[in-house]
Amino acid sequence: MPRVVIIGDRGSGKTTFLGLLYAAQVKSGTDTADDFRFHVTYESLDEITEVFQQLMSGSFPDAASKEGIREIRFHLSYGRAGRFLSRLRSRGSAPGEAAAFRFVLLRNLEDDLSPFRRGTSGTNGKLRDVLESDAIAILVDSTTLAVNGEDREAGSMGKYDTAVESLLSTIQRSRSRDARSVVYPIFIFSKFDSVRPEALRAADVESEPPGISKPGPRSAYARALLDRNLPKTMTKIGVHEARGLKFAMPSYCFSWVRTERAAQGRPPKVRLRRSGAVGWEPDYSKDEYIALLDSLRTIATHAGH
Ligand SMILES: Nc1nc2c(ncn2[C@@H]2O[C@H](COP(=O)(O)OP(=O)(O)OP(=O)(O)O)[C@@H](O)[C@H]2O)c(=O)[nH]1
Ligand SMILES: [Mg+2]
Repeated sequence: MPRVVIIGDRGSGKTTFLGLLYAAQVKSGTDTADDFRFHVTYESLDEITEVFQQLMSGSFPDAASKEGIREIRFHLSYGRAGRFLSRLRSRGSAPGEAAAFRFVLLRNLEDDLSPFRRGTSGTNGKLRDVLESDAIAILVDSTTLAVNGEDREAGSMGKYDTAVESLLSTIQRSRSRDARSVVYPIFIFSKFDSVRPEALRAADVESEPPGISKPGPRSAYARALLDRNLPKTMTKIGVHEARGLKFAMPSYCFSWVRTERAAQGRPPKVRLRRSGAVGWEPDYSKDEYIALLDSLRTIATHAGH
């Protein structure tokens, strides 16, 4: 089962991300010609449905449900009809195939990884999950993207960059003898609706990323932001070691949710929009999530589990 480790600072949007990933699949399973089927395994169901229901009723996940999710497993099946068919055929794999994923959440890089850094990790299950992961979803809180060099070094982004780089190095070291090992980096720009315009100007990019149908300009856009804000991490994944683990070409996802302006002292509300004939859904970057699901499918194929 492919393992995806999700890393991000406290409050960076990890739970919201999982809730939206779930929403994208639930919706695409019913709206369109069964491109996806999404099943959450029993152990994960309560937590994720609670997060999902909160989003569907216009709230961000509350603190109680935030605490709950540490790990979530789900199955993705790709239907026989629809846009994936031709691609599946060209890869020679059977349509209608399913992939099970395990998402492991690291809520706090410092706390979760310090036992490992001290060399006392031993058989800690979570750390083993991290070290053996197939993909790493790196949340980048767009509201903390830097507007200048000083801001970058003094702000939380610099610390995060160091922590992520060190995590990647640790994974690489632990798998240095495994020549066929590949890790897929996935960068999730969370809260992109609230990115500071100056942070985009500082990276010399437009106010909106190119759409998913333009993979070239889109990755150039993401790279411009990342090279500036996570330079150590980007150098790490760009260096191809002669032997041992390799980092694949990264995927990018720009995640946003439209919010209603909050009344004073109240948390922001998620804006809803009509979906289908009768339903509602959060007003979020659904295309981005559908594209992300597509890259997960690719990862599952290549991870060979
Ligand atoms: N505007 C906007 N705000 C967001 C978005 N995603 C998350 N937020 C805000 O960020 C807060 C934290 O989001 P969570 O998804 O709970 O973050 P988390 O990383 O799971 O937090 P912890 O589990 O506490 O580490 C939410 O309560 C929202 O206020 C987004 O896409 N847009
Ligand atoms: Mg959370």
